[in-house]
Amino acid sequence: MRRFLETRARSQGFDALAVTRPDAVPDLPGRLAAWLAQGRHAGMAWMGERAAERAAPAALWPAVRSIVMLGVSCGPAGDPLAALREPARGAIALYARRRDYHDVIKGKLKELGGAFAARAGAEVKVFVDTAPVMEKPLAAAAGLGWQGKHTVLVSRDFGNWLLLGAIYTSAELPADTPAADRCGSCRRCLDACPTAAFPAPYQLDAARCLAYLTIEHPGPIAPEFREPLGNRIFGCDDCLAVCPWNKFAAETREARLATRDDLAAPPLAALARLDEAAFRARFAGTPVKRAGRERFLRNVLIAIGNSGEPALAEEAARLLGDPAPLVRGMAVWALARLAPERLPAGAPAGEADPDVLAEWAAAKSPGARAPVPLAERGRRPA
Ligand code: B12
Ligand code: SF4
Ligand code: SF4
Repeated sequence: MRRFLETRARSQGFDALAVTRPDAVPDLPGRLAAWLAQGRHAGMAWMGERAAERAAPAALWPAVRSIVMLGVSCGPAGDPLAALREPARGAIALYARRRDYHDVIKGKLKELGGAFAARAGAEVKVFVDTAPVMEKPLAAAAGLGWQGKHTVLVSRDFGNWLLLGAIYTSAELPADTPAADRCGSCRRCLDACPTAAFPAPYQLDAARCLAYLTIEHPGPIAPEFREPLGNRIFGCDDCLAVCPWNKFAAETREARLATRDDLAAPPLAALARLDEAAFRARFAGTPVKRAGRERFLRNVLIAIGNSGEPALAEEAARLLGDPAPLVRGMAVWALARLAPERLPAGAPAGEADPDVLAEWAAAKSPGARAPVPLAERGRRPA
């Protein structure tokens, strides 16, 4: 059965497969509870909602006997951080410059799981990302790699660019051996983080992570993170890109996950002009679409404010009148930063949104252009 799984998985475009037991990481409930208790999940309340099932596979599905962890390698063709050197363009995380991996990997898992279930006469359930499953520690227990100091799974064969999926099955399969931690004295990922989001090695405070702030966080982004955000308009790859184990990374073999050239470094001016329909059309089928236009334009405006490109002031000025308060508020910030002389004397008479009014007040205050220092490492933002 194991050979069947391996052969089939490989022919379906999976690059890595290993098996573990549902009880392989007995301290998982404690680790998740500690993370939640420290508020490291920020606004992701859903991380705490089904914590018991998330931390213990048998609580999610009592029939589970074995867990097959799978990885699809989605490494970069060139420098994944190249867009950061082009301030008039936006940087989109590598995983999002393509079709949504949730859809593609889920389809592959269903196919593989179905074939396995028929052959083994066993039951299966398949998961990718959104279910209450802790994919990284399970993958580490199975030996696909180890959780690096940036907390992402690192593989000796594929670096940290594997995207993960899981098949829970009622079949008994021989378990693999966990991989050893090979971070050693390296701390490149910790030092690369623009927002000091690691309170300690192996621990991430999502409240400070640009992947959280630009994708999951619904409201305005706190001032201290706006400048460090730079032009990262969706997700962040900084800690992943610097890992030395990426020398073995490979691009995906899966045609449906090929990266889109137009998402490598799209011009901010064009993104700032997307209305709802154009946003949906441009990002159809990609992870970006799930964040929605308002959050995305919020990020684009912060990047415009950071760009130092006077030509982009026009875009910020136009968005002062956007229907979405989140967009209007960030337009105030961006214009105040880029071309304060173009900012009207005060908020328009009809403006009633408290967040937008707060941006106007901040932009017109005497110290408006002074940089907001990043709070000390480990301190949670207000
Ligand atoms: C919530 C979430 C996020 C949150 C929180 C991230 C986090 N580190 O938890 C946010 C939005 C910030 C995020 C960001 C990203 N994510 Co995400 N995310 C998830 C999700 C849904 C759950 C992760 C989770 O359970 N977190 C909870 C905490 C408790 O878990 P933990 O990180 O494992 O914490 C452990 C350590 O603290 C450890 N620990 C504590 N002390 C010590 C000490 C030692 C010595 C050791 C070894 C461990 C240790 O114990 C904890 C439990 O194991 C998973 C999918 C899934 N269902 O698993 C994807 C997932 C982790 N994300 C993924 C990706 C790709 C990303 C991004 C790279 C996207 C991007 N480019 O913008 C970034 C990476 C940021 C980073 N450095 O982590 C991939 C990672 C693939 C891989 N190779 O590991 C996953 C697995 C999705 C997938 N199906 O592929 N993500
Ligand atoms: S994804 Fe970016 S912001 Fe988040 S921990 Fe890594 S380097 Fe820091
Ligand atoms: S950059 Fe260094 S410390 Fe960070 S995960 Fe990679 S090997 Fe480990």
